[in-house]
Amino acid sequence: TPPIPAPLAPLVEATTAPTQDDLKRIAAHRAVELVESGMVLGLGTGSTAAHALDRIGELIRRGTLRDVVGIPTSKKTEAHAAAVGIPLSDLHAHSVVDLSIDGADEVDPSLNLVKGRGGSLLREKMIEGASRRFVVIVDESKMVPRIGGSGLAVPVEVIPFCWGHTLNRLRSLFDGEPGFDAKLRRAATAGDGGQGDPFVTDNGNFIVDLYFENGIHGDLDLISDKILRITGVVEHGMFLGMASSVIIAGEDGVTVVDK
Ligand code: ABF
Repeated sequence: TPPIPAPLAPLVEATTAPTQDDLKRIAAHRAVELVESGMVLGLGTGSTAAHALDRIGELIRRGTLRDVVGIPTSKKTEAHAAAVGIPLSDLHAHSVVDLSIDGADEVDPSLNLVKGRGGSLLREKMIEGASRRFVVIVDESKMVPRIGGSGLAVPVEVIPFCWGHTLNRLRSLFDGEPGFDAKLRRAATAGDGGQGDPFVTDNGNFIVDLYFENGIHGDLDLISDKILRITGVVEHGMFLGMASSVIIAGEDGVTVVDK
């Protein structure tokens, strides 16, 4: 006889105020309600998406979801999905994805996103761009009036060859922007004073982080084109017009914004 599945974990302890991680889990679980048996899923990366992986795995083990396959957006997600029992596939086998669920670093009122502070932006953009529906899951702290404005970086994946040249070309694109800076992302190594080895993506590339003082001003599509036209740039972390819906979990409840 098969083992009796454990009961589903409660979303939040009823008596305590939700933590940021609770909010991430609430948004993730809401998104997983959209998953149906037989679907091809894009599996996101990051701490919010990790809750979705856990939930999908739980529903597969309970027999509630059958015949789903997941296409992971990073090596980390691949390992996590395998560990929770989600069957894996790729874009070779499934060039159209039914539903992708992933987190974001920033979301503006038009549902433009910044992603890739975890370094997985290229695979995320490939898989989420191949999706019929792309659902973004965030806690309310990710909502911003203008992307690039929260003081965190807008990442750009570049090839390692002559990365300093590519960084300088990115810098010259934003010449004159007050407070603008571009920096090579370094691997997090304690005590290296920020001068350690470059951070290397799952694709063997480097990341240049762009910092804007007050967010990115101007026509975002035009700015995207200019960045992508620099030889040596592979992709950037602005996801423009790609999200179908954003599920926002806040202290006052869940809000779903559709495109
Ligand atoms: C992925 O994870 C990335 O695109 C984004 O950078 C990050 C968000 O992480 P978290 O959910 O941990 O805040 O979605």
